[in-house]
Amino acid sequence: MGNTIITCAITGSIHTPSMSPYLPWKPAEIIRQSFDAARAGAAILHLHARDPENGRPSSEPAHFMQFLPQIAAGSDAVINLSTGGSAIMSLDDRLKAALRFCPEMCSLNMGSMNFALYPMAEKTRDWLFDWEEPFLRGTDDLVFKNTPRDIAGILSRMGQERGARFEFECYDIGHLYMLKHFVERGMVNAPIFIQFVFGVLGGMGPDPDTLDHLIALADKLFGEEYMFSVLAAGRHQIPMATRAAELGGHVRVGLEDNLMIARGQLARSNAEQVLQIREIVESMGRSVATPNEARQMLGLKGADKVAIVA
Ligand code: KMH
Ligand code: ZN
Repeated sequence: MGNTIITCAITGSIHTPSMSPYLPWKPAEIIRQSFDAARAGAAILHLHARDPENGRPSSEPAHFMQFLPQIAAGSDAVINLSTGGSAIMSLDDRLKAALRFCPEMCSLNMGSMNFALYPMAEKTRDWLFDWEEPFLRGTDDLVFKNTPRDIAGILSRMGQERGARFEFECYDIGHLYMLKHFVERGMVNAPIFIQFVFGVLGGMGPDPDTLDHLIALADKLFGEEYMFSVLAAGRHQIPMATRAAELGGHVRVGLEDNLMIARGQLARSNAEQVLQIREIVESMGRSVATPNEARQMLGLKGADKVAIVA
């Protein structure tokens, strides 16, 4: 088994500012937490933007510009930009930042699906901003659109034209078959980095037996040509990541998908979660990958070939 790649997803578009004072959404906080997460052992930083006025998920390159150049200049971590953005955004908007900044990696969601966040609106909260509650409640009638045409477009515009490689986000067994379809079309090649996503309402639940099954299936479909990582939303994040590491996989943590560090206890930073999974990985006798090791394992183009300049 090689070293374990830790991805840290810093802010995302699932949680809202009222849910945790530690969720970074102001640029300075996104920068600080990204540096700390990288120092703690994250080789890859998976990044979304937020409106600096109110924390609302944003697709505006101008908002990315308020933190991305500083992160790229101050850390050697691999920058992975989301092309999922938020399910409420159009695909054109979701792609704006990735097309402009040409990162080494970007996410690619492998199927259309429900992406239901509305149960989070049930908890009584003092909402900081008026967009938060309607945003969450509206997800009971929202499709996260990732059609084969959308996927093909991202593969060619980001992959073939800009040399990015992908974090293939697979929320369901069918998404593996979609990935295989694009391998057969010659649009995806090794090394394929699959992110198995658990715990989003609309995708697979966080069940270790399902992970075993996914690995067996991915072995059949992709043989030696793939590696996998696991992210699980909410309190299953660390248990499922631990299982992934035991099985030779990579791991993703971060406040994008989970705000807690223990039962009933908010994580005070992304770095806290990185350190927690790092200790677990190292207790198994494995080492965490440096950014350059991750680059080599994933066949990335290199930080000198991105277009992230202030
Ligand atoms: N938050 C994950 C469950 C993306 O950015 O493209 C999904 C995600 C998708 O990270
Ligand atoms: Zn994301």
